[in-house]
Order: sequence, then structure tokens, then C-alpha cells
Amino acid sequence: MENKKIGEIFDEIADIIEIEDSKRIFEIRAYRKAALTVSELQEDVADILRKKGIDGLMELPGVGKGLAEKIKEYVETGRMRKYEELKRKYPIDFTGLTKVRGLGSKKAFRLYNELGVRNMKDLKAVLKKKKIRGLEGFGEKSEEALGKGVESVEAASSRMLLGTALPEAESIIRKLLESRLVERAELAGSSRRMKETVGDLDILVISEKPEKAMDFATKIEEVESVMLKGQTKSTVWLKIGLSCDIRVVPRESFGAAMQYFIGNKDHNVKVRQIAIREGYKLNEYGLFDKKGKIVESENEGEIYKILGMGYPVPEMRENRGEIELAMQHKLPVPVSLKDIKGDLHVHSANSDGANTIEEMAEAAIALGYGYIGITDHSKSEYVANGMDETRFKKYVKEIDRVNDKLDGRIRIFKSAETDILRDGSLDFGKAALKDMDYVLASIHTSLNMDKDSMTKRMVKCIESGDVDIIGHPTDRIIHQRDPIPLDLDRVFQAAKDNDVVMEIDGYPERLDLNDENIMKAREYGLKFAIDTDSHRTQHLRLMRFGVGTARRGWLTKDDVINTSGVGKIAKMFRD
Ligand code: DGT
Ligand code: CA
Ligand code: CA
Ligand code: ZN
Repeated sequence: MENKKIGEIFDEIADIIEIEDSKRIFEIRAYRKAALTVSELQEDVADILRKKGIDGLMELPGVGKGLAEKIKEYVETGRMRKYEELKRKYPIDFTGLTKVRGLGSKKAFRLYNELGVRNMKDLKAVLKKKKIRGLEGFGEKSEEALGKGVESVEAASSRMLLGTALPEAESIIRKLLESRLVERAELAGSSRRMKETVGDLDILVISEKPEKAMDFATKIEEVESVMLKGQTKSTVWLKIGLSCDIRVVPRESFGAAMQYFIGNKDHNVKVRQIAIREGYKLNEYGLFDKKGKIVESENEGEIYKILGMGYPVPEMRENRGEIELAMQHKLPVPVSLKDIKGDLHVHSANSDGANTIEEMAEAAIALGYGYIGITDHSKSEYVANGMDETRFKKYVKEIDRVNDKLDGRIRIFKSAETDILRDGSLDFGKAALKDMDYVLASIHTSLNMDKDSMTKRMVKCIESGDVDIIGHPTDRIIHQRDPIPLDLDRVFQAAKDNDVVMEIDGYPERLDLNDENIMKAREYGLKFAIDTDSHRTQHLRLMRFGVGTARRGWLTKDDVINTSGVGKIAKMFRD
């Protein structure tokens, strides 16, 4: 799929035009908008071209004839002449360099002109030599900031999103089991704990034929190269750019191995200390008494039990107080995927989704949901084809029509992801808001406000009495955009006072609120909605990432509104 690459090329062209003549604002904007459209598009542009020709491309928001032709040229020839011409003039890796926070295309160009910086490697070299501080208008502070920016870009490339890593791990596990060389295979490590990013995958297997199993494991389709191959442990580098440890563990100590390798390390250290205090010794082979006799090793749960603890689910094992609660047998029963009865943040083709309302509803029925809320964008989100009030009226009628047609097989709630504007007001008037079953409100624009102003903006919206749910409250995108600056204590207090629900946006790039913020919000007694922010039918299945994050934040079924049935939640929205 070339979408992402084409998006990057368009962005680079925009970068270069900006350098050459920043007054060509329409052209710059056109490229930027098309870049966003194409890179976020789920359907392959090559497929669109094949099915509908250049007209199909021109139907995409922000793509006119000229840009459609450039896309076509790239799909057909793998090149774009205009881009190549510009690149000859400016041999700068804008895509890589502008990932560094605080480094826009203009600054990147100056670094090229004055220090010869073409890419990240060059940038790191001049940072090391402290050459940037000498440039006019840069100084020591901005040099330090760039250094920090480079660090976080590197951190991002060393950890992978759970949403990418987990399906890969599951596929490897499936293949191991299908090989019949292993009789059990389980995921451990950070991905088992549903941590939002993972450093590597950890898989434990039981096998009667460990060598054959290791042979097989190192040749699975997902594997790019073998980094280490032993009799009971292999480390492989996966094609997706992640390493994976696979360990063969004796059946009789599988429970102890799971306890050890699920982690995290701090959790383990504490559990071991408790074991010692209780007169045992705990390691990855088992729980042993003072004489070195094995007390338990097969069953993970038994180990906790013998130590006098309740069983913390893997998602809670971060040494954030779960051990103390386990000792008191006061662990919360975490919400689980099967408790979820509906999804309250779902887009359709009325804004930037790929499927119709009816298709989204059918997909939700297939998941066994009792309801979904359709939440297309409001007009300020023009890049996402947001609706004005006229289009909103039609949209409401369309939802009514689909509700009638589906005849009670599911309830579709009418809503809209309404922008919270700069001043804290909403992007729809009162009349439109009244037509909604509930209002989901999110911040998408003016992200560069200071903390106090941003907090006031959010609090004003919460206090307006018009809002039911705050969507992806901090608006962070993992590895791409920091959370907006918010005094969450003030926000959560306001939400509590005004009965406003916080969203856990389960889309893997977002996971917002994140685990830590959920724990904080929970202290205020807030309610949560776990949603997917789906933009196509398949996204509805991402719910498990939201649920995993909620479990990491210790939420129970009662803390989450969309564990309620359709009648109860409809009543809640009415009251
Ligand atoms: P990651 O891979 O950075 O996302 O995080 P983890 O938690 O998967 O860490 P990893 O892969 O280094 O190790 C897997 C588990 O093995 C870890 O969660 C706990 C356990 N473990 C690793 N090193 C140690 C250690 O030095 N002491 C103890 N007690 N456990 C460890
Ligand atoms: Ca790991
Ligand atoms: Ca590991
Ligand atoms: Zn949004």
C-alpha cells in the first residue's frame, strides 16, 4: 500500500514550497490536506484507481485533478517527477527531520544551508558538536530542545504500538499451536499486560520436542532474521520491526514462568520480597520452601494464593498499589470485553468514515451489541469533512431511517463528535444539540494554548450543561503528538460536579485517557465510556484495546457506562 508514502511525498512538497515562497498558501494547504487524506485513507489508492480511475481519486476530500494525476503517476511508475525535481534542489529528509518536535521545514532548511544537515544522522552529529547554538536565532535553549526532540523520536522508533504488536503475536502463537510441536503457547511480557507500547514480544511454550519447536519458531513467516537460537530460547527479529523472545518452559513450572515473564519487573520484585517474608523463595521455576522443596510451580494463581494474595490480572501488574490490595484481598474485579454492550464513538461516511451508518450498525450487530452511537464530525473539522447544521439535519433523518429499517435489531443513538472551540463553546447550536441523544465533545484544533487557557476551555465546556461525554480528553497521539496541556484535577472535578463522562478512546494510536489518567479520574468517582472511535467496520473490533487500558486503570464494570443495556443507557442520556 503506497498511501503513506504518497502522503509523505505531498507533505515534503508542501515543506519545500513553504521554503521557496511561503505566500503560496493555497498550494501549500492543498498539498497538506491531500497528504492527510491519503495517508489516513484505509482503502489503497491503487485499488481506487483500478476500480474508479482518476475520478475515484478526485472524489477524495481535498484531491483535485492535478493531485489526482500525481497520485496516478506514482502508483503507475513508482515516481513523481515534480517531487524528484524538488528533491534534486533540496536533498533534505524533511519527513524524518520534521518529526523532531520544534523543527519545521524552514528551520530544517536553515540547518541544511548553514550546517549541511540532510537527515537525522547529520542532525545528531551537529547536536553533539554543539554547532546549532551558534546559528543566528537558535541559541543554547533551542539546541537543547532539539536534542530532547531527537531523543523522543528515537524512543518512538524503539517501542511499537500494542495495536500493531498484539495481532502479530497472536498470529505467531496460532502458527506455533498449529504446528503441533507445542502443546501450549502463551503471551507474556508487556503485551500480555496490554501496555500501550511494547519493547519486544515474549512468548512461552510447552513442548515435548523443544529443538524441533525452536526450529519451527525461527522459520515462521513473520520472522525476518534469527538473532539468537538456543535449545530452549530463541530471539527473532520480525518483519514488522520488532524482536520476539520465544522460550520453551517445562510443563511442571509453566505457572511460575508465566508469573515471572508477565512481569512487570517491579511487580515481580515485590512479590518475591513477600515470598521471602513468608518463608519461601520464588523464581521462574517455582515457589520453594526453606529446604528448597517445591511448593507450587504449575499454576500461577496458586502461587499468589499461597502467598496470601488475591490474583491480580496481568493488566494490573505494574506495582501501582495492586500488590497491597491483593494482600488485603481487595482487588477490584476489572471490566472485561464481554461486559461491553455498545460503542458510543463511531464515525460513518457522513464525515470521514469509510462505511455507511447502516454498515456500521450491521457490524455492531455482528459483535452482539445492543446499541451504537454515530458521532460524525462537526464543521470545524473540515479536513474530516465535518457537518454544518444543514447537513446535520439530513444526517439525523438518515439515522432515523436506518433505525426504522433495522427494526429493533440494534439501537442507533444520534450524536456527533462536536468540536470544543477555542473559547470552550461547541461547534453546534442548541437546536442541533437537542436533536442528539447525547453529546460527545472533543478538542481537535488550537492545540497550542497554554495550560491554564486550555484547562479553562475544557472546564467551560464541561460546565455548559450541554455535554455528556468528553472524547479522547487529552488528544494525544502516541509517538506523534503530546497530550494537550490540561490541569486534570480541575477537569476531573468539573466533570464530577457536572456528571460528565470521560472517554477511553480505544483506538490504538490514542488510548486516551491512558491508564494513569484513568486511575486519577477514578479517584474522583467519574464514569467512563470505552469507545473505539471507529472509522470503518473493522475498527469496531479495537474495543479490546480500550478495555485493556481500562483494566490497566483498575476500572470495574460499574465504572463504565457502556456496560449497561440499551434501556438503562437511553434513560441515563435522557436524565
Ligand atoms: P517491554 O518488552 O520493554 O515492553 O517490557 P516487558 O515487561 O515485556 O519486559 P521484558 O521483555 O524485558 O521482560 C519480560 C518480563 O520478564 C518482564 O515483564 C519481567 C520479567 N523480567 C525481565 N527482567 C527481569 C528481572 O531482572 N527481574 C525480574 N524479577 N523479572 C524480570
Ligand atoms: Ca517484552
Ligand atoms: Ca523480552
Ligand atoms: Zn476526535
